Amino acid sequence: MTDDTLESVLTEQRLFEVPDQFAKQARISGMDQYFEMMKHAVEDYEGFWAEQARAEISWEIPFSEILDESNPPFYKWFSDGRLNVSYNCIDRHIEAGNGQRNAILWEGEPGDQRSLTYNELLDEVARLGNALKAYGVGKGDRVVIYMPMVPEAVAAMQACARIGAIHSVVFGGFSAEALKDRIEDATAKVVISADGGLRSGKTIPLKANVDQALEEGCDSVEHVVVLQRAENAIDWTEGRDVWFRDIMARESGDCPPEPVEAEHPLFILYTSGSTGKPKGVVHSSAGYLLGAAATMKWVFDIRPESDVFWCTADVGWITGHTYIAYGPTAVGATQVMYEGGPMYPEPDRLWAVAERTRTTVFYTAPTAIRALMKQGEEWPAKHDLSALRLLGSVGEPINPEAWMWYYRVIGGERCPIVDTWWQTETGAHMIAPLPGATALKPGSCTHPLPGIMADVVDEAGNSIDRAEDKGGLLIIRRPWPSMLRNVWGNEQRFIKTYWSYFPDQYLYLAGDSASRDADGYFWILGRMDDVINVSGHRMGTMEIESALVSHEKVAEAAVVGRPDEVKGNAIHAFVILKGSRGDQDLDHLRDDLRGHVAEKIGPIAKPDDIRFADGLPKTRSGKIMRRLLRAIASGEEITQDISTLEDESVIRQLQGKD
Ligand code: 7RM
Repeated sequence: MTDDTLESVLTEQRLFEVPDQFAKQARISGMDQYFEMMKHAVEDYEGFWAEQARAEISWEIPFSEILDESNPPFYKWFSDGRLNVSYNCIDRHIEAGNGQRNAILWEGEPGDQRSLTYNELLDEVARLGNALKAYGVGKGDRVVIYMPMVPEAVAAMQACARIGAIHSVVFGGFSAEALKDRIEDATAKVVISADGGLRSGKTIPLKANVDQALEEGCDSVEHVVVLQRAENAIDWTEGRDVWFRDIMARESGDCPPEPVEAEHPLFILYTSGSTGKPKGVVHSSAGYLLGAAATMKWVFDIRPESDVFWCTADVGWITGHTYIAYGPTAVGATQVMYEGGPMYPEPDRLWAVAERTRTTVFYTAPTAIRALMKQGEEWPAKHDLSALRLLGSVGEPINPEAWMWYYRVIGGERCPIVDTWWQTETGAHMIAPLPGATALKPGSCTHPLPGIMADVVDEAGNSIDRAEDKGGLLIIRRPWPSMLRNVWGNEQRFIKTYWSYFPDQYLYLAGDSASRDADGYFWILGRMDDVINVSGHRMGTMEIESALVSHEKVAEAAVVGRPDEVKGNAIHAFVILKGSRGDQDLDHLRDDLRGHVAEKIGPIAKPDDIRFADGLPKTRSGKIMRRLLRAIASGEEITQDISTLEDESVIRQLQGKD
């Protein structure tokens, strides 16, 4: 957090009241209703959540236990209940007579279209579930999904849920090596992938990456299911590889949902943290589903019979899990799914899709808004966006300028904007406006949702008084249903990362700093660890450093974020070479290193800038001075005390002056 950010958020005065029209028909209309819900949660925390869980979930066996806190921080919710998540997301809507409703309105990048009703989605999910069972996948087994943005990706996730298998979706932009790490950590039995993915006019060689990952290890994998999508030539391993389409033709569409315990893991999703290796965040079945369903109603105010919801995230991220694969289906809504790049072939692609599908609720990231804003108002102006009634933002703080553009140009000054703060770990929205109740301030995610005990505290865990004009640590005081349950295979890391900051108290540490203004509005200031937010993607700087150091010519590397107008943060690397800098073709090496990082992690992790020097600024105790590096990377004047530096001449080199 910089003092500038803090100052600008605390001086933001604009307030946008709920439009009357919106309030009138909203599920939660007015702050009174919010306060009432919050009061209920404060007075009877378990009773509040039990009520939600009974309302939102169809149970195979109802629960009688609500929250089990006997072994913190390993909390359990509704643990004697049983349910099936895919039943809740599909079958129950069909049983209620809505099988003909569209579940997914899909558009491929080349313009091909496909829509699936809930009946059709069930058929696909059931056949795939049966195929997985035929390959020996049972309850608790892991399946890695490495697919483009196609309806089959959602079907694959739901198929796992249907048979009690645990999926781990790996974002298609990750490299073969990153994929391999994740397959091995999860010891997956089956990988579901595609011949290729189409994005911004390019073909991503998904199957080739799977082949490469399996060549180097991944002994647990017995089968690779391949969807034909990109007409991409691929290699084939007889006996291991199988076409998605062949399975669909062969298997029956009757696959009874397997009821599982409320706490049964639904999925693992890898996310970056402060140390080198990404961690596998484990989510539960019931608690997670509850978070997804409740927030679809509270925050997105979804009316399944009339709304068309569109979340532009990729299913490889938590946003695509909760607000594509599970949330919209849990409430029986119709959603739009788009495969390709937002600017392809032209910068009005998203608006064209929104117009065609009559999208009513649209959810995207500030980085996309900023990029689209740069293209000019003429692009959205070509399209009729009058069906829109609500807009959402996620992934990073939204700067007031982008907020205002989104509000005025996309929302026609009639749509509230829900700025939703949450994380892979939280499973669902945590701090966000209720659009029919909350007056908005551009850049603030406003108030914690009902039943979420978020707070801003000092180093000792004491609440920082509102309007004290200073930032603190964002924490959640009480366990909540959709919270992560563990780090896959690494309890110690779970405890250490999230629950060990405050001695003798179990407070969930989000890793963000935040402040609250005099009206009690929350403002997220940024990460307090070595995680940076690049185009809404969470990247660990240490992860990129390890990738750089694994290059034969690199002795040491430090990576920091540098503010970027569009991406939020650009990746800035400082690299110390083995041997002398003078002997190298540095421009060539720069390209080489960028390619190397893309190979180790994925193109999204490629450094935007690389600067070479003879050393890194360190304190006498040997710590890299990251704050100083951040200042250098953003070209700021250096105000830090550098008297403890071993060698001050490296500063000039790092600034690119020597
Ligand atoms: C959903 C998601 C989590 C991190 C989180 C924050 C940042 C997310 C907002 C935000 C300010 C927001 N999951 N973040 N949403 N910061 N305002 N509305 O992004 O696990 O990938 O990232 O993203 O730093 O800790 S994530």
